[in-house]
Amino acid sequence: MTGEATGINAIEPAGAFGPRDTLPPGDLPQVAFTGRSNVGKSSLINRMLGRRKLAPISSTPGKTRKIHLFKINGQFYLVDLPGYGFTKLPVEVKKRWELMVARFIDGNRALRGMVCLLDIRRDLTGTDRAMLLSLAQKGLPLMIALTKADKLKRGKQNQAVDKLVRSFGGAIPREQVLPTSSLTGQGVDELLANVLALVSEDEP
Ligand SMILES: Nc1nc2c(ncn2[C@@H]2O[C@H](COP(=O)(O)OP(=O)(O)OP(=O)(O)O)[C@@H](O)[C@H]2O)c(=O)[nH]1
Ligand SMILES: [Mg+2]
Repeated sequence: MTGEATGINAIEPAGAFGPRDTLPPGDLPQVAFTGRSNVGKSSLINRMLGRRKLAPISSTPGKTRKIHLFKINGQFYLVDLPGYGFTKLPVEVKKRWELMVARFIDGNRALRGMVCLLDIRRDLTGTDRAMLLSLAQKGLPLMIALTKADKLKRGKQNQAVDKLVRSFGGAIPREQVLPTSSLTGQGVDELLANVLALVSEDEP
């Protein structure tokens, strides 16, 4: 479904914003992708948009260091956020990123929802959990993409979904959790459909 069938025809990089930059005004709805460094945010955005080299990807964590905006069809933005949990960085740098991301999320009236990425094979870290709970508390619509699902058979994928849902004790419904793979495309059309639904809703 990626590409023509979804009606995505114009994809425009709309800037990268660092801690010292002023974020652009929220002129159009936005959906942002967040998760640990190396979890696969940039890969998933590229796969969703059917463009392999749009958001830079790397096997080295910490590739995306700025907030990257991609304008889609002139109608909404997908936002690639820098990953968290990348340990090989000075504390001050990490603090600056965290503040930048917090500033982006808080009070951003254009933000219609978040896609939170978790590696399907890994246990939640404290930061993952804190991030999910704080977003859930803000009342922002959340989708959880369990990434790199190609690494597990379907049975194990389902177990990973169950485990995550259980660990949040009902705070995150099962319908919001989707195994995805940027390699095989599993779950990608469904995620894209959810994103499109969020950005097409009338302003809350
Ligand atoms: N097998 C597999 N590998 C993946 C998948 N998605 C991403 N990867 C790999 O994981 C690594 C990190 O991918 P990125 O998309 O750069 O991750 P990121 O979350 O944007 O990372 P940062 O920008 O550092 O925060 C790369 O080596 C990708 O090729 C997937 O669905 N399956
Ligand atoms: Mg990235």
